[in-house]
Amino acid sequence: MEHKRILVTAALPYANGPVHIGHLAGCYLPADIYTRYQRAQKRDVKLICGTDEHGVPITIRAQKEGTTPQAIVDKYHAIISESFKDMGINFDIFSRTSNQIHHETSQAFFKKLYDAGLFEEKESEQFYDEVNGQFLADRYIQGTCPICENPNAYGDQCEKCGSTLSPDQLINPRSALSSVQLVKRPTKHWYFPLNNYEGWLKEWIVEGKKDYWKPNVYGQCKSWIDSGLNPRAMTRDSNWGVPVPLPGAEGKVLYVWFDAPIGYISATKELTNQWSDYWCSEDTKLVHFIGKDNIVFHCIIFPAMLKAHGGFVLPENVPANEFLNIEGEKVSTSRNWAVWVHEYVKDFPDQQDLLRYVLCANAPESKDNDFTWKDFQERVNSELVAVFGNLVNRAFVLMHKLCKGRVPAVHPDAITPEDLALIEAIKATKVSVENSIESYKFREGLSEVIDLARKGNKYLQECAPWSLAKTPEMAAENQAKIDNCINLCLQLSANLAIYINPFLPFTAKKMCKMMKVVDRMLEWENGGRTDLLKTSYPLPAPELLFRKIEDAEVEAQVEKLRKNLVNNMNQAPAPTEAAKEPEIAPVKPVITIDDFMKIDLRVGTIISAEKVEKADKLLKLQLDMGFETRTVVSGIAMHFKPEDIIGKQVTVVANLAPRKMKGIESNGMILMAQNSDGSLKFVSPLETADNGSEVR
Ligand code: B3M
Ligand code: ZN
Repeated sequence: MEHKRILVTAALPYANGPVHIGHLAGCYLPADIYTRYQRAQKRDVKLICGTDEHGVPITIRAQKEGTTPQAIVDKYHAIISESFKDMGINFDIFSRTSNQIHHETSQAFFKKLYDAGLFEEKESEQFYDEVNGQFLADRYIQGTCPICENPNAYGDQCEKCGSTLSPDQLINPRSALSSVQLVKRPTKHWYFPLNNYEGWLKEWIVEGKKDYWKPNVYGQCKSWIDSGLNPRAMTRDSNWGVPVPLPGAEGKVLYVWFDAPIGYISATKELTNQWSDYWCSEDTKLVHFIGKDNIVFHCIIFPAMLKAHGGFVLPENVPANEFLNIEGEKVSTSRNWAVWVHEYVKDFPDQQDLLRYVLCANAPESKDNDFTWKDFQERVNSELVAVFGNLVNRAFVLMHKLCKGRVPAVHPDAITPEDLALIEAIKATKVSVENSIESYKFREGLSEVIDLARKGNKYLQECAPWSLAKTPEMAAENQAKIDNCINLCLQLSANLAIYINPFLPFTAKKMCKMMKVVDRMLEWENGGRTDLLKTSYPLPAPELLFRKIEDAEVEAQVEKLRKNLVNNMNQAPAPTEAAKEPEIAPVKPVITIDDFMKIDLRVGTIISAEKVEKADKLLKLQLDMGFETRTVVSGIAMHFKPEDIIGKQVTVVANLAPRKMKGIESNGMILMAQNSDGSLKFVSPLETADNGSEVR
């Protein structure tokens, strides 16, 4: 059934730092492509977003920077908003949850549930900082880790051994704000009875969305529901957030994940007085674009809240993407292992569409994917420049060369089967791109457009109008075929502008200017037509749509990442990063002691280290093994400077079969511990041991 309206939301980014390309790939680019396509279809569509300005990460950042939470959110709301604008992410509104209208909307939402007696009020003992006169969230509590005795473990996690903790497990818990020992005090919170909606969620999602929502989304929801749902506290002790609208609730705010999704509603209210036509009508198709770490909140908790409140439309789809890694490592904002959008825009001015293209073509739609600068260069140069840009450029150049710089007429009697085949391909691509975008397969849709350009190049190569016009006599004789070929390539270019527009809006605009047509030509209904450009109409000489990416640019970006890493290596992770649950790899299958005894582990000392040519991640090490000197190639170049690790003792797998890496024979492997944020630590004896000594 065709919906009258489409309401698209994109996850509200926390206003505690800039956005990186993983954010774009995971959520904002797909949301923008989908919405631009719907606009081109002339449908009633709104794209809603804004900054998520409450929650512990923001107050920790403020404390870290010695400023106020308001100053933090003001700073990053502006930076994030500008980054999205620069990248052509075209929201209908980019609001913020510190706005008054949001406070009022989320308080009214909470009050309605409260007045309906839905919340369970529960009192519990929480850690209290008597100096600051406030209850502390887990991240504000420090103490000794019960597992590894790290004296500075946090209430939710130990950075040293990676254990997930709760404040009660810490030995001598103290305030991270004032370092005073903490006391426990009773405090009351309001719990949303998520368990009461288990039956409904089973029916709405487990039955209703099977084979309909993306497998990665459906799977996470099903396992969450199957594991049983519990009441969830929807208030917190804090002085930063939306105050709980109840008498006697001073010092308490709405839990950030209670108010943030309501931010979609308050932002729509800010955008239009007709907001309820979108939120309170079954005629609306609601689509949430998010990253996979927000699936539970958008598919289970927020829909249950909407259901409990009543009167709101529920999400029709939540096409969450997985994560984008950078150069083979997880993005880590605390270690500055990221490609920041505002830096990309500065380093590659007016080249936004190159990044939009690569992030869509390589999007983590069904599994985590990896962004490398080499792949960025490869895709730009061999797909955008060599296929799409090349076709459009040749059509224009040949028009000037063979058709006096004007769109040539069509000669029906000279139309060939190849002409007809290309005309069919232009029509078919319109349908296939529609189907791909409507099923949230943006990678697929984009590749359909590039394939059409590829077909155009092949057609041009076969038609070879330049050879039909080798001599003036030949040109005169073949002019009808030449005209038909060039006309069709120009009409194809016009269709490529229409189809590429949702993905690469800057390019589509450039093409309209080159073809001297109004933007209205980009309306989707014009796709498939081969009369878009008026014949005998003069067109200017073409400008290059894309430029090539040079090796030096790639090397500079990789070096920048490495330098960031080394500079940030010893800095404690920003609490915001650590505030997320660490992902600890599952233990491998059980082995026997005999299996283990086959491994010969020895202590060695690094006596030399050097980078490996054309291998950003590899270092060539010379190891003193006591009984010999060994060459080992190790993938630690992004983490350590060669000169910093000379003299380090390491644990070596001494009986590993030799293998060639970039032409160097590597004889063994050194052991490294990888933290959940991707950083590497040497596994070395605590005290100096003899080189060659056996590790048992
Ligand atoms: N602020 C983004 C995150 O978890 C979170 C999204 C809220 S959408 C309502 O990184
Ligand atoms: Zn620990």
